[in-house]
Amino acid sequence: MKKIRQSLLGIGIVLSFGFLALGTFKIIGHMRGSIQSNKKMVFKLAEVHDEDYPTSIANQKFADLVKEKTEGRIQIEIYTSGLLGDENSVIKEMQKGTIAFGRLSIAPLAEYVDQLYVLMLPYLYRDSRHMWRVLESHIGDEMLDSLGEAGLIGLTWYDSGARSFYLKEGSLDEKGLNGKRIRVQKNSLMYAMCEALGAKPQFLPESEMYHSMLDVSLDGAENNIPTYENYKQYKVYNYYILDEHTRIPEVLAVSNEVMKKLSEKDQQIIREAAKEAGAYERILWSQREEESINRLKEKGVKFVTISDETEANLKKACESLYDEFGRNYQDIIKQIESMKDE
Ligand code: BDP
Repeated sequence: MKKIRQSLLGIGIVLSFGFLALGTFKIIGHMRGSIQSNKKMVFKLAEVHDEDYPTSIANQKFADLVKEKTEGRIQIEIYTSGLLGDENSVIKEMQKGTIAFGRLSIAPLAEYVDQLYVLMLPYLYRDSRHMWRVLESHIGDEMLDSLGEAGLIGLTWYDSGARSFYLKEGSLDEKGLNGKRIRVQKNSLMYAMCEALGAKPQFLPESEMYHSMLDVSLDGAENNIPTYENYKQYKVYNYYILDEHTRIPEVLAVSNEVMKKLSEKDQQIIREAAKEAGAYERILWSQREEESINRLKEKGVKFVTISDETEANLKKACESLYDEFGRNYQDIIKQIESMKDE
């Protein structure tokens, strides 16, 4: 244990020097006003998930493509497993330009750009296809552009499946979430949704969930299946309720501070590489969802379906959120609801 701690300390020191070096590079960039196009550049990309998670693999593809297309001039170093902090602090660093790229859930971003709440309203999409129709339409493009309000540029969408509740035991059929302490992302809509469903929401970074669930009396949380597996939530919350209350798309984004200093050509390379990585992630995602379900079943996780009546009750309880969080965007909501399958 001591050895592990010592080597972690070693890694920490090396990384800190690395950050200092990157920081220095940035200052030079600032002083010159713009980054010269023949200069070698190294940027950081923040990811909270582990290396083998679909978004991480797609991030790597993005970095490889950028490196290849710039003949090694632009290198993107990926920091997985939350090494650069949770998503809320990553957003702040990206606004300053100290972290260039981030793979982010739109949940923390919606706290800066309120139209993003629309895309995560409970029970908005019929299924994954419906969500992708929306993301690939002008609505998706406008939403990516809206990240400008937070000082970021949305490059592409990543899939993140459907989120459901998971509990230490039981289902939602009998007593619903009545009085249960449920972990939620730092997002007002998710907080309000849990309250509307009778739960007591608790803000907590996902990375702290595993430790917290051992000493804080949480009754459960909600997330997609691969994250539930990745963070080993099943070790305490063995009942995964397939209520699929929301889909929260994710983005690969770049700091505006960084992007504006790049040449037009490099910006174009970054945009194209991100689109390719986004399409790749979508494929990886559906494979991973299936694999996770199989592995979790083997580990004894109980996947619980809910009755039609319970689903209707959950939907009804969430109706008021459409006014509260979508008040200024009723026309977009209507467009999304009326999008038909091809
Ligand atoms: C996961 C997302 C990640 C979020 C996490 C959470 O991929 O970006 O941070 O949920 O709930 O599904 O905090």
